[in-house]
Amino acid sequence: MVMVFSAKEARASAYDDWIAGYPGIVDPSPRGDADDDGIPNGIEFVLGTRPDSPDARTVLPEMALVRITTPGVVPPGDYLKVTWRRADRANELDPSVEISTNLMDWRAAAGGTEGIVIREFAEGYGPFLDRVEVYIPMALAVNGRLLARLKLPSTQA
Ligand SMILES: [Ca+2]
Repeated sequence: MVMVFSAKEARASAYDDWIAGYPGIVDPSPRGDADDDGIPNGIEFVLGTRPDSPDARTVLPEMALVRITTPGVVPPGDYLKVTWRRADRANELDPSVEISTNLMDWRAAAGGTEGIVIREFAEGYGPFLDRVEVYIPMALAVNGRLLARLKLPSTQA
């Protein structure tokens, strides 16, 4: 799992309002890592964790290879399943999962395209914390490679 920001840093008011609640931190930018837990502030914003306490490591997005055998919302098949937490406060920044087969070219993992299924469970992790499951068909892998990352796009005008 790779977690990144686009080249421009998110400057949305929601982020600014949130980070302003932690006036003591040294680097309030989305790329900053004030608590030195390896998780940038911007990702902590999405995960619903604190930028001034190393509480994010246990709630990072999880990836697993899963096999669905029963027809249902997710059709039978082999998938790379990405499960992640999305704080309601981050919704306006539209965080999303992107996929790649070569670590250079990334594209959105859009539900309904390429056999990708996205399931959203409101409050799935508690108040104001949704659980999002992204099922990416392993058939999309090239030479056995299929990579995913959580991205918080720029909202800078
Ligand atoms: Ca951090």
